[in-house]
Amino acid sequence: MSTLDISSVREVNFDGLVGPTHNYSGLAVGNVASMSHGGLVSSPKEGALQGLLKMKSLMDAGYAQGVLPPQQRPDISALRDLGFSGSNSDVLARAAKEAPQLLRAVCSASSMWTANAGTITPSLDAQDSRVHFTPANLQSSFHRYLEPQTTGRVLRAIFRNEQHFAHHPVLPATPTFADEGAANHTRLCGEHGEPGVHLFVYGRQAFGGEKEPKRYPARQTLEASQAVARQHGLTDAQTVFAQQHPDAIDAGVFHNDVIAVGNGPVLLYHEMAFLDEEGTLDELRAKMATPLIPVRVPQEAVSMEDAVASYLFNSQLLSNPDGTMTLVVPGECQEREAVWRTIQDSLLAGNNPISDVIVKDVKQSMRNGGGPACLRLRVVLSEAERAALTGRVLLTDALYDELTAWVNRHYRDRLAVDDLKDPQLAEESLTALDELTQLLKIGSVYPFQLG
Ligand code: SUG
Repeated sequence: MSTLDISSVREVNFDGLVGPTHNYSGLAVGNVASMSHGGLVSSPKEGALQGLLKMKSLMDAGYAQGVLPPQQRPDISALRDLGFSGSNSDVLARAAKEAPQLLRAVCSASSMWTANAGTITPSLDAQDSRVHFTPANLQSSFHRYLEPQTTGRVLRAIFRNEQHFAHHPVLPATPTFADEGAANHTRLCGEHGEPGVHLFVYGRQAFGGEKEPKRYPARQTLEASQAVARQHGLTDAQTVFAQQHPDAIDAGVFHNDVIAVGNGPVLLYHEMAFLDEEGTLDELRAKMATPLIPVRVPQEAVSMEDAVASYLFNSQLLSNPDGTMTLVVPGECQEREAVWRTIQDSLLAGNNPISDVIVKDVKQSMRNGGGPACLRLRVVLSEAERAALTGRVLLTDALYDELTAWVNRHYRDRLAVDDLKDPQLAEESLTALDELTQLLKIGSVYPFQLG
């Protein structure tokens, strides 16, 4: 195990920039917001600016904030792989006419939800004292299956230094190893710089499972979680594998981070989060070096419907230097009385470290089922590891200003599903992304840049 100065260790939240093709296509089965908002007109510009404002306000509040670029969309080469040919305009026009659902899929800006980019193990939990990364295969849906290759290139470009960072292959993209990354992974510990226990939550077991959701797909298997843990060299003593409650998945909880969030020793969760609640908590208690602080929200306080509509549990829980924690909730939590009351009366007033709440408007993302926590990938890094990052990816005032100007220069104010076939949108998007890689100084990561 590593011998680093634990006080220099910090959690960096890497938020995904909302891409120029952000739209509402209703692509995600089992994701209530995505399914119910399909067909609405989106605002890519507003979405990207909302995301940037969230990053900026958390940076201003003293939290370490990083940024990850969006992906190349529309993914015209995916359409070519599916038999569409001719010029780019021909491919887009034919797909729009013959298979509009495929065109929508290749235009999704879903890489903004970087909680699904991959699973990360901090160096202090790894036997070789390096930070370990596995991009998630996201094989449960076609539009997200298109992400891992570029995600892997982006992660390898930024976390390039081999002395500090280790990258693993994407798991085989087949239902046995369905993997959705950090959205189903929570590291519990004392301070971030102390050793952690890794809670992997899965929705089904590929081999020999009994209970499964009936209505909506389970997007993570036990086998995938175990494989990631194995790749990262995590031992039994460092891991807990828990099944998500199938009824929660059927109520629209397609990832664990829609019903639970952990930070340090705190696990904030809804009583329907785990199939075996007591067993999960007991195993965590037995393996953690610090006492677990469970913060349980019962059904009587917040119904499943309220949990899914408000995304209370998709909040970010952030550590403050004085030992308290701040909960970053989406604006939708204020609109549901039971949720807002629970935040005030039981979370903030309760016997736990959560001491204040920040409300952020990320509505453009929320309408596709992505709250504050979906938009960020947590990477716990020491000072030396932060210094070893490649590119300009840690947010500063200057970078924020440049990214805001970049969005204002390139993004459309509105985008209807019907606009996705516009070849001009594809052109605009490539121009914007090319400029972005220069701005972030991460080199060539997109297929169009690699030739
Ligand atoms: O995979 N929505 C995403 C939302 C991901 C949220 N992430 C976390 N919970 N961590 C999904 O369901 C909708 C895209 C569309 O319909 O265009 C979408 O993919």
